[in-house]
Amino acid sequence: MDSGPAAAPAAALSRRRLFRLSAGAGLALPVLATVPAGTAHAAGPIVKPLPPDLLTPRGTNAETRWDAMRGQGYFTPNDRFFVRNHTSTPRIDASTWRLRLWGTGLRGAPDEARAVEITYEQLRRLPAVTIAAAIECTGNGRSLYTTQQGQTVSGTAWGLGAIGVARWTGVRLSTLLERAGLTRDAVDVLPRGLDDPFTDGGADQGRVRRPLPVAKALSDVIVAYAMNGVPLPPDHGFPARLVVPGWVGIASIKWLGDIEVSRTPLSSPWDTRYYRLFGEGYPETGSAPLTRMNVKSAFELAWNAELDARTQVLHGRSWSGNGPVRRVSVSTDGGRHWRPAAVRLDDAFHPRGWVRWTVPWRPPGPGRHELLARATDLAGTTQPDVARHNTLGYLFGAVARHPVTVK
Ligand SMILES: Nc1nc2c(c(=O)[nH]1)N[C@H]1C(S)=C(S)[C@@H](COP(=O)(O)O)O[C@H]1N2
Ligand SMILES: [Mo]
Repeated sequence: MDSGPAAAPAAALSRRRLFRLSAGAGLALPVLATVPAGTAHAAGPIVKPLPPDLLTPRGTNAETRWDAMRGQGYFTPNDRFFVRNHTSTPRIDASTWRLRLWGTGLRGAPDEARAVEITYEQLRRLPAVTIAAAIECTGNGRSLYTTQQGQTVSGTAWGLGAIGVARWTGVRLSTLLERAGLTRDAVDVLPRGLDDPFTDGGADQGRVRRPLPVAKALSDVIVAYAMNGVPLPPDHGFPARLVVPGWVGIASIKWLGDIEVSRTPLSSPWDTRYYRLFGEGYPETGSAPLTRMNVKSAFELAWNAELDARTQVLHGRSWSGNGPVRRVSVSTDGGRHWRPAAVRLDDAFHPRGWVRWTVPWRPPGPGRHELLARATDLAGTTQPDVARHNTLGYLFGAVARHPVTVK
């Protein structure tokens, strides 16, 4: 469902001039001008209301309740989209905000002092695209390592609600990079957020940032300024964020301040200390940095939901960072018998989103039951029975055993 024209050469030229102009004008503007010390924060780390029927608070984060997806359309409404904040949502003034592009991988902007600067208005005048894409936290489902597999992991104890699918509108990162003078030998880009620096066990890790290979940056990544048809809400990255389809949520940097572009590989704690697999069977320095998300499924039901004894239709969604989900099987008897779920075929038109499915169920009687859903993506990957343990609890992709009680 990508839309929007490719840039016409004439337009490219004038935008190019625009960039050059603003690059010069921006020289005097210090990088911190957009987030002055003492930036106003809401009472908590999250700005939007957290009604308990839509979102479950988890420290600086909030998790979408799966029962709040029941009866919704394809997209996750903004009011219930999960929030993952390393610190707090900053309030940024779009009129003074600039996106700054710089680095050895850009002709004419080799260092931060000579950055190419783009204003909010300029960004919104560039050729736009709208894509449907999931953003999912790498730790989605982490608590199941403990509750389902009896294993110890560290990090936010998410259920399966650290995922949302939205319509993101913005400018292709390739458009910005090319107009900013991308060199042929650039290898990495390093987008950085304007939220407060992140401290871990007393150690300052700096601002949230994570390198992205140029190949991915040029393929389907966008700099988004709208979410489901409205300007990005503060918690989701206003005025602009990256959307990196299919990849670990951390790649989709919110509150974008600058993007370094480099001819040599870049790194940050978010691709060395975090977002790798550590633990038994992994190297001391961890696995390779995580990229794509795995296959998962969820029922549109509260955990431990109470259900009527009558015949009913169970609803759920499945997704994968590796392309569309091809089929889903459901078991309502703890995994003994499986039957195919009816997958909505039109949902597969959104290859970076999820698919909705249904299955009828007549509960055999009152009491506790376990509902299971197992998806297979187009690449042929099927959710396993057991997820391989890693100490930070990433990528829990095993079939979840969803407890319900029939009255
Ligand atoms: N600047 C910045 N970007 C960020 C984060 C952050 O804390 N700061 N969190 C990341 C993580 S870990 C995830 S999962 C997604 C969550 O996006 P959302 O809060 O819009 O759901 O944003 C990513 N981008
Ligand atoms: Mo995340």
